[in-house]
Amino acid sequence: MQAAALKQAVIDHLHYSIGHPPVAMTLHDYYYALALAVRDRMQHRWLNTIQTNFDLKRKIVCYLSAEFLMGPHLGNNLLNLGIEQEARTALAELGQDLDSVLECEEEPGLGNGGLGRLAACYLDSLATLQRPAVGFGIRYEFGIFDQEIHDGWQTEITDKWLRYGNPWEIAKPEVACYVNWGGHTEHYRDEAGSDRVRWVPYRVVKGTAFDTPIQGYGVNNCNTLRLWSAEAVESFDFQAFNTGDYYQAVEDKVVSETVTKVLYPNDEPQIGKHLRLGQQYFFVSCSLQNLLHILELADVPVENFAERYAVQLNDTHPSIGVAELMRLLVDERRLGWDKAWAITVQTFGYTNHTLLPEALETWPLPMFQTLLPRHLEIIYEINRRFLDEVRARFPRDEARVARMSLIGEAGEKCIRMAHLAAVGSHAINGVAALHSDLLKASVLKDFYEMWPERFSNKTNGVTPRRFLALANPGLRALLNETLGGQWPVEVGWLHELEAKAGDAAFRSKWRAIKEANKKRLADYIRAHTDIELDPTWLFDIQVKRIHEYKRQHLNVLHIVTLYRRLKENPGLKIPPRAFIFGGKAAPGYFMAKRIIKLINAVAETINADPDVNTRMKVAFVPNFNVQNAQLIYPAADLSEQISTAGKEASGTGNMKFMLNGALTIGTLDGANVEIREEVGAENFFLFGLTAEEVERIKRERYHPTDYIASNPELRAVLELINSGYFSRGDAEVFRSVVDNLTFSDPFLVLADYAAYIACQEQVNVAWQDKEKWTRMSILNTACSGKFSSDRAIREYCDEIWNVQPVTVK
Ligand code: CJB
Repeated sequence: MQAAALKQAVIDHLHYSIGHPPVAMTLHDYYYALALAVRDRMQHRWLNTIQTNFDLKRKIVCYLSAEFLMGPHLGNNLLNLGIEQEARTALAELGQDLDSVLECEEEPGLGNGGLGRLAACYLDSLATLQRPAVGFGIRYEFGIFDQEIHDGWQTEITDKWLRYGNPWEIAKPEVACYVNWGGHTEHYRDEAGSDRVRWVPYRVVKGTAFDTPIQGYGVNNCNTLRLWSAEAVESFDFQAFNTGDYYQAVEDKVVSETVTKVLYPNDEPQIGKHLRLGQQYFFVSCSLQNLLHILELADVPVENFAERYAVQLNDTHPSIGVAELMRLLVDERRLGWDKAWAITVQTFGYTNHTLLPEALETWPLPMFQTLLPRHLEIIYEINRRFLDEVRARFPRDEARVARMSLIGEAGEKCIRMAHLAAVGSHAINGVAALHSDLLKASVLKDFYEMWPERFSNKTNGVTPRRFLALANPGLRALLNETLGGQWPVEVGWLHELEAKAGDAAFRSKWRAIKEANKKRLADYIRAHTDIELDPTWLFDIQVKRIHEYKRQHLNVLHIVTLYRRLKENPGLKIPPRAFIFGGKAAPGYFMAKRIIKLINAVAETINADPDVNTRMKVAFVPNFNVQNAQLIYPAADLSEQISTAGKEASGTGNMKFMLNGALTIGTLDGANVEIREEVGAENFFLFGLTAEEVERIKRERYHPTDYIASNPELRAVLELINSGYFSRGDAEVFRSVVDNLTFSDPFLVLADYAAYIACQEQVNVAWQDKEKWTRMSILNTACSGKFSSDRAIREYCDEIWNVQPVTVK
């Protein structure tokens, strides 16, 4: 029945919405028509959700994030609506194949990596757990670049994701906000004799809303992702136009539209660009103005703001919101400072996602003042009052006052956004147990000493809907058959698999599914790289952004070590492995781009060498994104989580691999610690220095050359790379990588090398016992329930946001 109705809806949309005659119809048209038909099926749920939330006047989660890495919507919406089979049938009757149609979707890549994808998983869980929530962000016209590999090097291609339209968004031109920019402030006395401030901007940018419905799994709740797009207030400056200055007239339009033009492709290091601060302020101001407007519509007094909204800051990117809410409440709503401040602190929560010093956001004071003169005054006032508090709590400790100030004064003066977020939030959290502990002991230590009650841990999670049910249909079917159909929302059921690990017939089914997934990935890799991989080999995978701290180069050192061993000892008995990499490098990150080139150079040499290529191969999957991630995670036997301990705040790829039954080789970093706790030390390949040892070694001065001197194999590996052996005789191209490891090695690659190689030998031993390996694989999935984003979101709702479920009819 549903299938017939869906088929008719597709036919209608092909005709009325797309309007191509049959002769011009493309596969993409079928995608677009099905997407519209599916969106229609979410529409009444979406409107009901909004109306219900409005009528019940319940508290709403507002998740502010500069990134939402949503991935393709169609497959996910079919799954969450429970109409995947119907869609398959409907399309089949129209002579089309659902899987081919799904591949047509251009994914909205409005994020860089973990942080943006976490926001997307959280939206899925919020809707599924029936919590009223809106995600607020930026509708970048160009998302994260598409990566192509040419001669082993990354090249960046503009991501024109809106090129063929976006069937999922609903433009709301009437939901418009005006955002000030630059200029100066004027202090004046109002009618009642109170001192007030007026901001006279240099420019006003208009923001309009584009909404995407976010359907929960198996429920009627359908939340909203609201992304803001910038435009000029007037398309043309008519005054300038009339006086004949055409270029001046269009300038304002161009400048305004630039604000939401492109996502900055830097993952962790912040880039201190004026436009980036402009983007942050733009979307935060639109969002907070919108919240105030809705409150007004609902006839709720502004004093009740914090009872109605829990606003979460996804890292410091939206932290200007603290000053902006103060401005809106004090300057525009004329609340007293103390009242406004109480509301602000009660409203905001702040999640920290990294301890890397180069990622901590600060803005040079002159730049900040040029763009946001009024906010600078407000921050000075917040700081004055805050430092008074610090002095009262810790008398005669001016060093502490300087450390905690919102203004950094060492060198060029700057605004410290993490401090602003911490002062303006009633709750502060890290994203894995170890990370939250380190946060309290390092970056926010003083703040922890001042307000210990504000701090907590919320270990990250990932949605089992997209990353298991959707990505791994083979395993989904087996889990449905074994556990019943509730496991995607009741992941506790996965523990039932522990008993199944001892069942040989079950293990054999498990293996067959994994092998089919590996074949699916091998087909994809062949189509995109011409590299042929054998699905019976061990698939050893590292996919994530390329970063020195994530240590893809440590993985390469292992590969080259094996290569040398095989060359020197052709009879060496080792199980065959496919080493698979994927990930983008920030376009300006020199070392990360060299590492990509190194991986590809090593791959080229090894894959072409008949002495070794029956036992090892290397592939770099170009353009790692959410769509191909869904093929990659389910195909992994071994998950590489090898960051320097203390550097990876949590990791979420580690969880996606585990969910799909991969075993982890990893350091005691981020959420690896908790993964190992859940699955048991005997089912996890642990190696490497601890965070404490890393800190100690660095304190006592680290000498990478000592490790080279005492390890001839390591020395030979580095020399081979340096010799030009993998680069057609070019001994220059990897010199910077080898020199960096030899003379600096900031992430202790060489210090962990020997332990990593030894641990990989343990992997080989374990892999040779197929039954044992399968048992361990099953146990990984069985114990992965903790890493569902549903668990994480329940914790946020219960312990930070105080937001309850709402049933939508
Ligand atoms: N993270 O992706 C980013 N971008 C940043 O700017 C800072 C941190 C990552 O966030 C993830 C989600 O919390 C973490 O799992 C990951 O460790 C962290 O690097």
